Amino acid sequence: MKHYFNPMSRAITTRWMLLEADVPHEQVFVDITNGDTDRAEYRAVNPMGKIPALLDGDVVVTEAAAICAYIADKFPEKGLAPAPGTPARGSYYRYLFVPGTTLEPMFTIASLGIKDYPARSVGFGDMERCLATIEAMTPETGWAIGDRFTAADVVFGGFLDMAVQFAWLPTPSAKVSAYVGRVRARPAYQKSRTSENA
Ligand SMILES: N[C@@H](CCC(=O)N[C@@H](CS)C(=O)NCC(=O)O)C(=O)O
Repeated sequence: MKHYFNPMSRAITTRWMLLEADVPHEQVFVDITNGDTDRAEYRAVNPMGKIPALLDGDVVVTEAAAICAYIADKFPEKGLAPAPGTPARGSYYRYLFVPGTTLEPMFTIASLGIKDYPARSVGFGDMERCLATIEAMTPETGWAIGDRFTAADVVFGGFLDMAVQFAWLPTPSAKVSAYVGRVRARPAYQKSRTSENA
């Protein structure tokens, strides 16, 4: 597997997922500051010109959450996803999708200072609803879908970790802070943040 990566990017999340699953992979460094993502060779992998991307044989997977879900499903023996068709899978999907489709667009709009937009038409609604969603979905104890850590925590927990780090969430609740603390204590998370990844 080839993992297109830069340590100063969202690829840090997929690197963490690969380490959680303990999957051997080749790290392909992509310099996002010098136009690597504009080159035809890379656009053939991801027409969006974004990292991360994963190449597994002929299979290309892009979008950080999709890569995390793909790895969890490809290696079921690692126990990083509930089985398809089980009730837990519904909740699991929610945690995988809500950061990228709803929360991140809201925080991006807010950081750009954009306030005048049709909140009832756009998929991310408004900040009040996004903050309420974060609060409601953050687990009091353990992990997103229960006692077992899954890819849902890499995606949702990784998003909250970033939101706290970049002060998108300037005053996280005690519950959110505690969950982010549990996420940051994961050995694979810590390994994904070491200089070995540079
Ligand atoms: N929706 C994408 C976003 C990926 C993304 O925005 N990547 C940034 C780095 S964090 C990037 O590749 N930027 C380089 C560019 O746009 O040329 C995902 O979740 O993977």
